[in-house]
Amino acid sequence: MADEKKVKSIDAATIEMIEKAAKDNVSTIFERADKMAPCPIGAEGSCCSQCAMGPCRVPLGRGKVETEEDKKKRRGLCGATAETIAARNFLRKIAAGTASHSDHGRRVTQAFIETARGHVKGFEIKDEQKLLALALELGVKIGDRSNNEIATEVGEILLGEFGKQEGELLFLKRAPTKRREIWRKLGVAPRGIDREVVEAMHRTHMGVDQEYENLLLQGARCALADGWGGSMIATELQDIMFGNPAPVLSQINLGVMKEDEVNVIIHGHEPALAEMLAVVSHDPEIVAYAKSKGAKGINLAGMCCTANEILMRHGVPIAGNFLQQELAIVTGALDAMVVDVQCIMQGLGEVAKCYHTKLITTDDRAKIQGAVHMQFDESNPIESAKAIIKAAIDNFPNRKAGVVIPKYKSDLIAGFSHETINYLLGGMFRASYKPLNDNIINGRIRGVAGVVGCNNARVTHDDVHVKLVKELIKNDVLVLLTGCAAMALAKQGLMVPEGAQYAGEGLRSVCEAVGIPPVLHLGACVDNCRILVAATAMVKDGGLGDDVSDLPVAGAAPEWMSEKALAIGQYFVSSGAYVLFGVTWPTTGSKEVTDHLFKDMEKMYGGKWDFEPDPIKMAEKMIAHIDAKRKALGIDKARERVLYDMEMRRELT
Ligand code: XCC
Repeated sequence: MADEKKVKSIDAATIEMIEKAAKDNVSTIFERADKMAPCPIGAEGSCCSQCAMGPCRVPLGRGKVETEEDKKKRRGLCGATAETIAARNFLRKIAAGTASHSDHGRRVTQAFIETARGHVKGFEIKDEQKLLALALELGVKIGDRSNNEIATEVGEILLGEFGKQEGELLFLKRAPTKRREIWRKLGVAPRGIDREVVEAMHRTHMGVDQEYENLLLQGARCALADGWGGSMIATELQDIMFGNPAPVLSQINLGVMKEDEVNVIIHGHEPALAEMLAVVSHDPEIVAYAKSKGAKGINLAGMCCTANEILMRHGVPIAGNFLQQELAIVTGALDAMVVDVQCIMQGLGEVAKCYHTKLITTDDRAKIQGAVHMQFDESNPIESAKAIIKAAIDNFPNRKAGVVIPKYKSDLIAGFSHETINYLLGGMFRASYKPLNDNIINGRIRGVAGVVGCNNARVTHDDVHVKLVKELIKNDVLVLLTGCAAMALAKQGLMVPEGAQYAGEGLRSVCEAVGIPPVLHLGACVDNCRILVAATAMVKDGGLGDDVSDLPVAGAAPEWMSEKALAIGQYFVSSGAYVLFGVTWPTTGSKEVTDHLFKDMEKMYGGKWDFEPDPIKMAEKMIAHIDAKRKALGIDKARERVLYDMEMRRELT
């Protein structure tokens, strides 16, 4: 798969910095990807390293059709079949992804409770309306209690979801009735978040669960504990504590860095530290300190999903997505790369050594050899954040010669929470998904796609995202984006209302009437649960069936690489969605397991997995699925009849 001639990126800033890295003799992921091909046995899910008698390798080999004789030979030392091995590997990845989102959710919940108890100076309960709505939903008494009292109880109830042993996760009640019945019938309604992760690890231990269908049922249950559990708790409480996102204008790409200011990038996933950095970087004392060191001010930017969090709530610019993290250092202008958890490449340490950049770890769960560790103290966030920014300022005078900041940057509008979409499409006083549903029914909008996930160094950076999404909007499919996928589209200028020029006539008319881009940024990867909530609201507002699986919607992660992406994909499939992944598929070593995921799951959940690396074919498959759902709903004819005269356009406004 490693192809020497592969174009590395479609992003000009990225290409400029890859070339600078080569000139500076600095190794980056792009170069390492050329030198090391992925292991073909691991890539197809045919390597079992669960015990010390192995690793056992049972490869099928690409494009090979297996005979019964071959099949008998494909066993590990313990007799584990290729199916068991592929399914175990798949389940373990889902468990790791679920654990990552959910451990994030747990930290947020703990900080939320401490804030509500008044133990934290710096954080507060910002969104009263969302707090009260959640309290009502959870049966927490409101009466004349203070927001802090209510929030404490809400936080304690949700913290209990992680260690719960019996029953069902509380947020499952949000799903359509039909969906909950499916989960119960299949026995995949998650009980407690931690319990499902632990059980997944137990079942995949040597000599436990050895039936691939059963292993994949636990995959569904574990993933649902992520989407309707850990991730959803994180998003809800972050919104209440830091503010519900609303549309905000900002900029993206390495060009947001500044030559004459202290450049600080916050990279990772959790918003608590990032929130505080955003606040203290404007503190007059800190700004004066920066000036005393010869800088004009402090320029804070984000990277990966932490970037999405502070972009949506503070308009803080984004320096780049996953594959750009080392390149931000290569500019020679980055004074501190501050990291928390997840998607932080260890390669940053080596790159930082070649320039003056200080790599600062801030979370005791994620230290990096050679980095400076400055623990972020959530009980004293202001002082912690100030100390980190001061360390960056102190490093400003150490910049070396040869700084090059690419001039590329694009405007973007982000901050489309589930509530915002509701208001924008439904109006302030009648917030509802009904107008969206109506536009789907009348065919102006053909359907809705969620395009999410990472960058992957095995494909041209950002290329698959952009080609796929352009094809979708050209065909009147409204696209909701999160994570690094959102950043890819923003860099190409699609995340502003002018992006509607790439949309088909129907979608364009709706975007122009409402004043929204044809691709909406919904936030970080934990915020994919906003798409679950939006899909459920579409079902509840009527006209599009009675379950998520009836909706003309589809999802994709065209450049995925992380285990979290698999957890997300599986919770969407188990919630009734059609989900397509690009790049590579991790169970191709077993036809049975792959067929189960790609075919049988549709009969079980109404949603299914699929794999397609080519972005145009991927779009075709998603559109075909959307059209099939339209047909089943009896609204395919409406689309054919649509003609856009002036009167219809006026109707939209
Ligand atoms: Fe990581 Fe979330 Fe993937 Fe980007 S999209 S590479 S998981 S930062 Ni979440």
